[in-house]
Amino acid sequence: MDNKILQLKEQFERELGEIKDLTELEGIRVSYLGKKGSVTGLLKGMKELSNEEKKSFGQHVNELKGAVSQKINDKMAELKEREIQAEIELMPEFDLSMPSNMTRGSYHPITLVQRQCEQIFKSMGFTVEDYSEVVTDYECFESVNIPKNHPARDMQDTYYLENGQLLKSQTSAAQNAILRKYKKSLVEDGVPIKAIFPGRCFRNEATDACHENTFFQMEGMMVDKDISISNLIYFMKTMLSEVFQKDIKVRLRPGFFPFVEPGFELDISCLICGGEGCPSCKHSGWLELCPCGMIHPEVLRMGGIDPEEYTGFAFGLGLTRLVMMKYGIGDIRDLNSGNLKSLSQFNDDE
Ligand code: FA5
Repeated sequence: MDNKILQLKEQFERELGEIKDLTELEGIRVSYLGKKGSVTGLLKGMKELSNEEKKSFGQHVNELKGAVSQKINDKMAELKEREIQAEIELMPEFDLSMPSNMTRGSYHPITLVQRQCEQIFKSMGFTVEDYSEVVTDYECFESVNIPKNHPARDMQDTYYLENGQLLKSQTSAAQNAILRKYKKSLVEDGVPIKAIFPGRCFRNEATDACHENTFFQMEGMMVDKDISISNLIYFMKTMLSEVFQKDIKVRLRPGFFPFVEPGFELDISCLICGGEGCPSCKHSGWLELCPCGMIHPEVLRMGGIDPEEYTGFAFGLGLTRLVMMKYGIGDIRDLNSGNLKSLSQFNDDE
């Protein structure tokens, strides 16, 4: 019987030596170690053997089984390595000194102007805050003095989510959180609150040349003792002259927002038509750009700040409209178009 084992071992080694790929190897594995394989088959002839012989024969078959299985594994590793080497040889050679032909990405014009505004305000001591795009009714409305059923809610056609939250319709949604974040340093250390918070806003509006349902605003707030409208006007003027680097015509007129008192509309003379009237300014020659005002006492109170002691201003810059005016883009919808060719032309070499 041991002779049979020896013969099978030699036969296996011969066949293994001729194997060329993993498929053939699998074939040989099945033919020796499978249920109906030759090694398993050896055990069938054991019936005629004495108990003593069975024991030693069984042991030898098991040793053969172990050796065959080990050699198959070794062969598998060798074939896999060979396949990888063959693949590497087929790969084209890389010339690391060759110049890349990939085109460079570019910043969206909104990003460029947002960064510019952030820089301007940072240089005047403002912090830049980030805020969520999904907010609660309390954040977006109640905490800025727009209680449930207040008619001002109709001014912004809001997208509500199934869980009762909503897509931020105005960056004012962050006012309460920012007042709360900095009230301690204001009250205890006398550090004025000076923050801007740019963000994407969503409104279910019919779109036209100056209205999108997704657009950017940049909110700003300053709170301290004795803040007045003159502070507000100073910061608005500085921001606009820095962004445009030239004199531009603006006008301030009364405007109603429940979270400011008094409130203003800051309009910019349309730079698309030079104030003549065009679709971008709805043929009025002026574009509503940056409503603003003195923070309503109720908003300060809800932010944990005593309105008897502190005053502040807030503004809600229409960042996307500012981009239109700065770059002479006549239709706001072009900014969401994804047209890379037109969107990439505003990059200076950063
Ligand atoms: C507000 O959203 C107020 N939260 C702004 C504010 C903040 C006032 C702080 C006072 C104090 P309004 O809905 O007017 O206000 O939007 C502000 C600016 O965002 C507009 O002047 C305009 O420039 C821009 N804007 C509003 N709706 C759109 C729109 N659909 N598409 C593009 N820009 C828009």
